Amino acid sequence: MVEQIGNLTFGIIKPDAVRAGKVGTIIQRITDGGFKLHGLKLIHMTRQEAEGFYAVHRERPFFAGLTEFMSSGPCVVTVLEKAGAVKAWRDLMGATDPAKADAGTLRKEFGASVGENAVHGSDSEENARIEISYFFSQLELVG
Ligand code: DAT
Ligand code: MG
Repeated sequence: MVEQIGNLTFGIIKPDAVRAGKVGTIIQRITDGGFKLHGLKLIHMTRQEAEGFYAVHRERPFFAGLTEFMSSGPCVVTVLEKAGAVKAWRDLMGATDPAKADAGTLRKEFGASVGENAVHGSDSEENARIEISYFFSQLELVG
């Protein structure tokens, strides 16, 4: 897996999109976008788990709202494979603020606000590796 890491990224279908019944549609968009699913599961993060995941943002004013939202319901965590996966997945997601996201992106279509923006994606190969291992054991990743 180590040699494939450049082709892997980590994604989350966030609680707002799960609540809205968009899991199936978003997974379809992911596979239509040429990504292969490497890992996939439904989880419900505790507040503490959300705080650990977003620890890099702990000094930001939106940290409390962000971790409350991310622990407010189930979400789907994914490991996605594609050439240049980190950028390709962020391109499909769109800008952090759905109002500024390009047409055709997931955040434009499914995000309600900068705080509740439907999906997460790693911002670098190094963070993808860290985020994948935060949620997935080696046994839960395929091929
Ligand atoms: P991204 O998710 O596009 O990588 P980020 O890493 O800057 O964006 O922020 C992580 C999440 O924090 C983001 O998806 C939603 C939330 N967030 C960021 N900026 C925010 C803001 N100004 N107000 C409220 N929530 C914000
Ligand atoms: Mg980020």
